[in-house]
Amino acid sequence: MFSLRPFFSYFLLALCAFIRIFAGYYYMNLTMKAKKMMLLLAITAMGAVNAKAQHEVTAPQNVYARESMSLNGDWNYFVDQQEQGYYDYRMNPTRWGYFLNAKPQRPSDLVEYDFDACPTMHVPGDWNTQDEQLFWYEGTIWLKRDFEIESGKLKVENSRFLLYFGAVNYEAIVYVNGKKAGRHEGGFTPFCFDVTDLAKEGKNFVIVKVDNKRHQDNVPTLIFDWWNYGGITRDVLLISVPKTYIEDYTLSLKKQEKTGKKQEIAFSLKLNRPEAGHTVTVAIPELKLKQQFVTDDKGCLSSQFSVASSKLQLWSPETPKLYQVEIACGDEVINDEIGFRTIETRGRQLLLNGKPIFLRGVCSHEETAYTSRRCNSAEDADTLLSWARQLGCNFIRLAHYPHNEHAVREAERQGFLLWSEIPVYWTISWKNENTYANAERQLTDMIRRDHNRAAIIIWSLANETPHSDARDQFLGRLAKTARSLDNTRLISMAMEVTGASNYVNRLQDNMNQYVDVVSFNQYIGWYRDVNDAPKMKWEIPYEKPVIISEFGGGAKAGLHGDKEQRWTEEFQENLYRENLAMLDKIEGLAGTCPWVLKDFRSPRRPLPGIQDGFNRKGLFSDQGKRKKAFYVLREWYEGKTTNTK
Ligand code: GCB
Repeated sequence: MFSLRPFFSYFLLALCAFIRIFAGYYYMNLTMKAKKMMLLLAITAMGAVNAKAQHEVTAPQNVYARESMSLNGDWNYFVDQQEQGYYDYRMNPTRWGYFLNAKPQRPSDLVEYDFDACPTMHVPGDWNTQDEQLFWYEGTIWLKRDFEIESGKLKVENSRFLLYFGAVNYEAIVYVNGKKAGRHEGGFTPFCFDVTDLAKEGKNFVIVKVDNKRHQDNVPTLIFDWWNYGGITRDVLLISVPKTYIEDYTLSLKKQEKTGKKQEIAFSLKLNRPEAGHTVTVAIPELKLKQQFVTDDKGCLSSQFSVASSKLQLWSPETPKLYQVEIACGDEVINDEIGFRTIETRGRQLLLNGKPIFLRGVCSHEETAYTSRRCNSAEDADTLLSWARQLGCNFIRLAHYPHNEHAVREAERQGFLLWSEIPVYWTISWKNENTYANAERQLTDMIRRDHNRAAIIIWSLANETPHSDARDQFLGRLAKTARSLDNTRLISMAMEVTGASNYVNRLQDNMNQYVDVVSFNQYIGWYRDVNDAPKMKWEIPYEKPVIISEFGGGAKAGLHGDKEQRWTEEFQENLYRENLAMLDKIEGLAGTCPWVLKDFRSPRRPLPGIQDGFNRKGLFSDQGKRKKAFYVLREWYEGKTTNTK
């Protein structure tokens, strides 16, 4: 584990300092060329130092199939409102930060913190619902967990240790044994550090500085209509991989012009290192299939194999068939469950496995039933999925950010088609290049984690974004990236209708050129008079399938009255009736996802006695009570069991 890299970096750092201090005096007299050379040297040196500080690696595909130790459980924590464990009193990052996990060595020593004397919270989990005092807290909290690497428990020889986080909201700075492993920004996607050089056999500790303060330039930005749950909200794993390991792989069914006797399955794989000549074996025992491939000099392979059509059972909501797949390379064996299906569009139709389908959807936040905290397990997902099932849904819009991997896999097992989205929501800083890079990274990480999930049919790039040239460029770039990463799925985004005069709703958004599916949110009956619904006409000048990605209105479960009286179940029920009748008139309607499955927490919803901090547009209350609108939607969906209407 001994490495010379730190010394090299410190040498370069010292060189930088030398250049700045001693050469500064002569700097003014240098030629332009010499100045440029010096700047380049300094930047290179700083880059090397940063590269050393960053142990970040791509999070490997299918982490749960890897040899790993869970670091979930109880973590000691304390609040650091002024970040004094990170910045000194001149606001410079301090070398003596809380990440050192210092203990007084002599009675006279001054150490003003002690992780071990602090309370614990459960990881994965949000802090807001684990400590009453943190319910509204937005800021920095430090969390620490001890762990032990027993010799032999994780193979030390020739292996690497990867520290994996399913998600931390929003910014995480991670330290292992007092040394920085790296930093990550973005609350809903996985990240990973190679900590081989930082961890050791025996006792270790990991400390994470988590900061969920909102900022205009973040993704999402300052304002959003859900709870800003902070913390290490998803699993933490210490993964043991061989030096050369399978970083990523893809198995997907190829589209066919005509159904023949054979179906082609595309297979690609990438090692973490550019090494040629590694033999990779893929087996699907149930199909009696076993094939070998060899990596090229980039450590990649891209190939395909055939399966008899009669043998291959396709994944669909009615038959969510998953095959056990085994991928082996050297000593490494990865097992996965993979479904095979195709998704495409034809004119205004959506075709699943070549046949038209109507998406009977509902939107859902990643917030638990009954307890209203951040979800992080298959069990958490299960109740929400069972409610969607009761509604007759075959499709869920995972709003407004990528949900945890357990939830996605559980939905897939249960046969739900999915829409997965990044939190490019409302008023993002469209002109900020760092904001773009952040959004693109979240998009890339979402696709990278879930590109083997047959359930996901749509990648969504944004929600209700205001029209402008800067936005068009931002989203246009994202669309191209999404397409280049995965051309087997459909792209969409939740847009808005414009130009409603004389009851004509016209969908005019430059983003239409990028999407495969035209989707928009509309709130007739809630943010606009419900009596307008029967008069509405729709102009959607695109030969693409149309999905209503949101509609709905609020009701407090148990509050009854006249259908004109806002917040009653009868108001919401009537709103649903009027909306469904109206939506039925949209030509080429390929699906709907009403807003929303269950009441969810939002600081934008303060009305006492009614909202009490919850967005009440749920078809279920936060306590799982069905509202009257539930039955209206269920009945409508019963008539949409097959195909388009
Ligand atoms: C929307 C947003 C969603 C909100 C919803 C509402 O258009 O996309 O995030 O929660 O409206 O309830 O107003």
